[in-house]
Amino acid sequence: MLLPMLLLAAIPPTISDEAKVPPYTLPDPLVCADGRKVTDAKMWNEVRRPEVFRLVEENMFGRTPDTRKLQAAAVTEMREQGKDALGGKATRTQFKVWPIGKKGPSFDLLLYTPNAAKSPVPVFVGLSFGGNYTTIEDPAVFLPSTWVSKQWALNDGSNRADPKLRGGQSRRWEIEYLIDRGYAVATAYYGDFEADFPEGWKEGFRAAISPAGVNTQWKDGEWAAIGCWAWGMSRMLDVLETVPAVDAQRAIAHGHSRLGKAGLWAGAQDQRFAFVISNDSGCGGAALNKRIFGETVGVISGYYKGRGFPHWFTARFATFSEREEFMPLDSHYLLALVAPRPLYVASAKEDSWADPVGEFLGAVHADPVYHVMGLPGLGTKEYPPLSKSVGTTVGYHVRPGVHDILLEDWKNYADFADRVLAKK
Ligand code: GTR
Repeated sequence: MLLPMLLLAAIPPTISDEAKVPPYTLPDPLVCADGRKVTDAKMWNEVRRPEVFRLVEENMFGRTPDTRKLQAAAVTEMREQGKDALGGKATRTQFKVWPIGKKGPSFDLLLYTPNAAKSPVPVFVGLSFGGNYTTIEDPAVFLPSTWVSKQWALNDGSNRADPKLRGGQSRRWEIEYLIDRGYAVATAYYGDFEADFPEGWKEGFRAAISPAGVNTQWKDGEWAAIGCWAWGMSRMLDVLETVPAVDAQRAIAHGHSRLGKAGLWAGAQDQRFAFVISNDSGCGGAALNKRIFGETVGVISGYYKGRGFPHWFTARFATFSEREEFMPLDSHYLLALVAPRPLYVASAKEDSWADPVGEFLGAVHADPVYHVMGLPGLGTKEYPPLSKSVGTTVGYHVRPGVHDILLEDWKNYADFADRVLAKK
């Protein structure tokens, strides 16, 4: 008997054994469309960077619309402030922001700044999976009123945030640690920008910004959910630029997993971010796509029915499923867009789905772009031992354990930031 399953496109087995990785070749980020080789920073910035940018845009995340006109209507209101947060160490400020005016959607921005600081401090800027109230055990933090995924929702099928899950992701945020290290921490909920499911765009900023109804991931070149989340990070930074306790010229874009993909794209597009961190961003983030290991373009992009996240990427990305060799770029192009600004890529040893070695190789192959600009970059091709942070302008470490963001990661990020964002 023919099982119905057999009629669906079969998903090739996941490769998690280094010896089984098929051979692949990578395009050279320093070779221009006309064949010339980039020789210096000027040529990278003026000729090649715009080409690389367009390749990432067209083939992965789509084009972010120019919203500057809409943003003229932006409204930011301070909803709450507590000067004695974290036992008196920090000031908590909560803003409600309507980045395209009050007719559009809003997001909640949560900010902690260290009370001990004598001058404006650098700020970590990142999105969360569960809402601001999940990032810290602080009863004053508001719950999101937008869609939340099942993991964070009341058990009534409503997709509304469950108040019992306050602080549920605090282990991943280490806000007190960062405050002690002299950093500010700003976060917003990714679902305030767009709910994370294929139809989620309808309620979020994508529909509000493109009211013609131009859907979405199916149209070649249009932005998708990752693009919308990345746009949201820039809107967070707009607000942070107005906060005196924060030095927005030392803003750090970061994110874990799918939000690491969004963080990289935010950092690539918005050069106000002074430092960009990818934590376990995997496929569609720091990991090479042409290296078949763990999650693949086909699996993530929804090429196999019922699997993956078709709404994350622009339509063309899925067309490289099982034909990655035709991709005119790879993750090193995305990473190189951060140059000359510092970049940090981190992996977890047991996170084979995100391909730790592929994430490292993404950074290795972005390195020539740093070098052509006269910067030391990562400076090694050798995979480092566990828990050793390597690199100068580009950092990398792999820590023990699974897909997550833990104190060891934050410690490396703060150490690296201390160095690369130090005031001269
Ligand atoms: C997985 C997805 C990964 C990663 C992860 C996450 O299901 O396959 O690419 O983004 O979700 O965001 O936690």
